[in-house]
Amino acid sequence: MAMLSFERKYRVRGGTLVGGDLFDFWVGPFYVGFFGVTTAFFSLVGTALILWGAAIGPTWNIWQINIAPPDLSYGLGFAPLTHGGLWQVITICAVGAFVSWALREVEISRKLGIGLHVPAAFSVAIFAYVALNVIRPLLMGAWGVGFPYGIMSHLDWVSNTGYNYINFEYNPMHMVAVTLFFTTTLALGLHGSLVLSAINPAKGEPVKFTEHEDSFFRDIVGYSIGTLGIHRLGLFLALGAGFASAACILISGPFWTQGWPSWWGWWLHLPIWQFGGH
Ligand code: UQ1
Repeated sequence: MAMLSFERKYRVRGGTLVGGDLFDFWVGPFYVGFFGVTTAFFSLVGTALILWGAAIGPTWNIWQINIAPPDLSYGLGFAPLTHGGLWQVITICAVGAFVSWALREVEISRKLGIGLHVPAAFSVAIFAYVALNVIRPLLMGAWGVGFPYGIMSHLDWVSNTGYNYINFEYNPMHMVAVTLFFTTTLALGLHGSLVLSAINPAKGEPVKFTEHEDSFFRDIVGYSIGTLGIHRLGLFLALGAGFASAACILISGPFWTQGWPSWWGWWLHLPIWQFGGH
């Protein structure tokens, strides 16, 4: 990939978190750094283990390959490689690769002197994964509650876990998460279309900027959040969706073991209903 001429100017020394100058270099367009090396290591080992797991499994059908966590009876112990141990090591590799990638983002941000918003945002995605396959298993006392690595198998896990709580859509935090996901698409739909309407006009028409964008929203809803504000709103909505998703699965099991529909019984247990009866 060709390097744009201005990029060379930003290939500055420093900003590394560990290793000093040791890994402070680029390979082609890619910054390496200590965490580039650890990202590559964990990704390669993890991928190799997935391939090994597939090779000793019953199928090469891409939809059916499945690397399952250990049986619940193993609790939080280590399982033999062929009985969930592979899943455990692959999970370690996944967390190692994700965290390495986030720290490489931190090093690049420090180098450039920009904020840490990108690694902070990516950390929420990592948190959502860790909530499912590390924190919730720890809270419930078994790696076996984690989701399996496979296309159909992880969908089956979502379905089964949902039915374990009768109707997962009644989980109030799931409702918050879904609302934030939908609002995120609304915000990005509005933002993407608004920006293109102004700066990507038909051939021969003039490009227009912020004043026109603000005016459109003042005309239609009486308010414009502004060009910086829409990005703050977008980041808030997207990270909120990630946090609420992690929260909704973390409360399922560790803090609520019945079906989610019956959670709404809190309404019937209010003390006010005790008065006026016989
Ligand atoms: C907006 O007000 C705005 O500022 C000009 C944008 O920036 C380009 C936008 O993308 C959007 C979508 C809005 C409208 C948002 C609200 C919450 C009224």
